[in-house]
Amino acid sequence: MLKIAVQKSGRLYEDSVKLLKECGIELNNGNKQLKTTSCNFPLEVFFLRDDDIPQYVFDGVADVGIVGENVLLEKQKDITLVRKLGFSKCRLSIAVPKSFEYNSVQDLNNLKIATTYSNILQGFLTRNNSNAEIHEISGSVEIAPGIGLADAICDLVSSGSTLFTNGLKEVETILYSEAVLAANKNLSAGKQTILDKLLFRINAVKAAKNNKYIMLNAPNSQLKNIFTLLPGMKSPTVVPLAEEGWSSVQSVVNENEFWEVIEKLKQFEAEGIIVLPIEKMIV
Ligand code: PRT
Ligand code: ZN
Repeated sequence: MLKIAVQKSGRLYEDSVKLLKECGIELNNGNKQLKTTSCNFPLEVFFLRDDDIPQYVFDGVADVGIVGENVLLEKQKDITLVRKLGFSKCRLSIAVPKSFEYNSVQDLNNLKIATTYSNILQGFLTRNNSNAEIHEISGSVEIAPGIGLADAICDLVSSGSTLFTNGLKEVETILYSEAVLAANKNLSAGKQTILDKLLFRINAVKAAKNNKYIMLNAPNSQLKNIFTLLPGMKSPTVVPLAEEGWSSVQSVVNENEFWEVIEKLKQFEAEGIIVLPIEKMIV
């Protein structure tokens, strides 16, 4: 049985549980309980505060955990980042009042910076030879300059609207963060096998999300050109059409290159292009 810690409620909760579900792992209870067991995968799920997850994984109370990379780095526990998960993306940034004339990191010298991320911030200040002072607080960091508690802040930003409504502007980005799967360094062979199975499923789910299935018709004279655009997983599937000289091509295309590839396909006389989502993809 592998024990996984996920956030009890908050920004990570929904996507963490959704990922397990997409991996085909059914959970017996909701998050009302402290823990639950899957009925179809050897997994026990602990619902915890995100800040506590690195410690629990380090202690071995949980074997693995889903947590923001920002929390993982701040807590400085000796655990392994196994895989980035691609959700709950944000950045850890330094922000100053809008009226502050900011040109470079040197402008932070002698300032007092409020944050809940003092370890990560200290690392940044040391790397940049800054003597700024860190004022550690436990929440509502964005109001610190407004009430005279600090000159600047270091906090998580996603849309930027919290900074905007508090009259602040982002001047340095220290870290880009997303949810990650982290693991205890001393997993037994049995637990490692279950983790590998879980990772295999996560990879299939993520690969599917990053790719689309594409079907199109093209004249045989253009097939070679089209294959250069659609290499597929091994190579594209080609089926002759009833109309002489034409084929149907089926392949996968990466989400990021999607529109560019479509434009070029049209130049190679592709028609009847159909694009479908992929549910799972084992590469
Ligand atoms: O109760 P518990 O301790 O478990 O939860 P929490 O309140 O400490 O954490 P939670 O649920 O707020 O965030 C969990 C994780 O989500 C963080 O550790 C990050 O990895 C990630 N995440 C992604 C964020 C944000 N985006 C985010 N925008 N965490 C916090 N924020 C806050 C930020 O602190 C600021 O107050 O949202 C505000 C800024 O948002 P914008 O959109 O206005 O820029
Ligand atoms: Zn927290």
